[in-house]
Amino acid sequence: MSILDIRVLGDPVLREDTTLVGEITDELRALARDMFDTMHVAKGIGLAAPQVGRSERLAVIDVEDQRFVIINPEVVHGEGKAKAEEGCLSIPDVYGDVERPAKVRVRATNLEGQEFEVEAEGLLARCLQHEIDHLHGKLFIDYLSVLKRRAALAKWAKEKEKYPGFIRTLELDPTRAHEHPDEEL
Ligand code: K1U
Ligand code: ZN
Repeated sequence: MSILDIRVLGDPVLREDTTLVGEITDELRALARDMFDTMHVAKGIGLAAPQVGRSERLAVIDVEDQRFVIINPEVVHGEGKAKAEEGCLSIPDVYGDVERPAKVRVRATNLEGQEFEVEAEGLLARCLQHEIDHLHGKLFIDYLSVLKRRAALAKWAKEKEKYPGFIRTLELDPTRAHEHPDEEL
């Protein structure tokens, strides 16, 4: 089990398109496990492969205990509109209101290689769309108005000083260190 470093805004990997996953290997299963652990330590509800420096089209999601590994996901239907605040583990402490389809149907493959569909609304719908965007180099700040984007980037200009090399190393909560005995404190 490993807690992975998270790449932050400025790292080119966050702007690259990902590569379709072919064979589902043990290495990919280990990556998904590490991504779940990393997302939980970061207190996120989703995490996409580019955020940990990888180019596979894969993301993990845990919204209100609904957990998914989505491989090669696609939004096959969207309807309505909903606006809500979003954050991003790759742009810490920057937030903005994003309008997206309120309901979506997403088709993806799971770690067993089976295709499945999930219909979602509310936070799960938002998170699915946020993660699928990551897999195509798109970030929530891209949806903001010019003025709000400018304000978000001004905030990030200060925040990014905390992340040399565009790398965010997560700190383990020392009271929960027994859950990750291999990690250095
Ligand atoms: O991909 C990521 O950067 C993870 C991101 C996903 C996300 C957040 C908000 C709306 C849609 C998708 C996060 O998990 S940031 C953490 C966060 O904002 C949050 C945590 C718990 C509940 C709600 C939001
Ligand atoms: Zn994000």
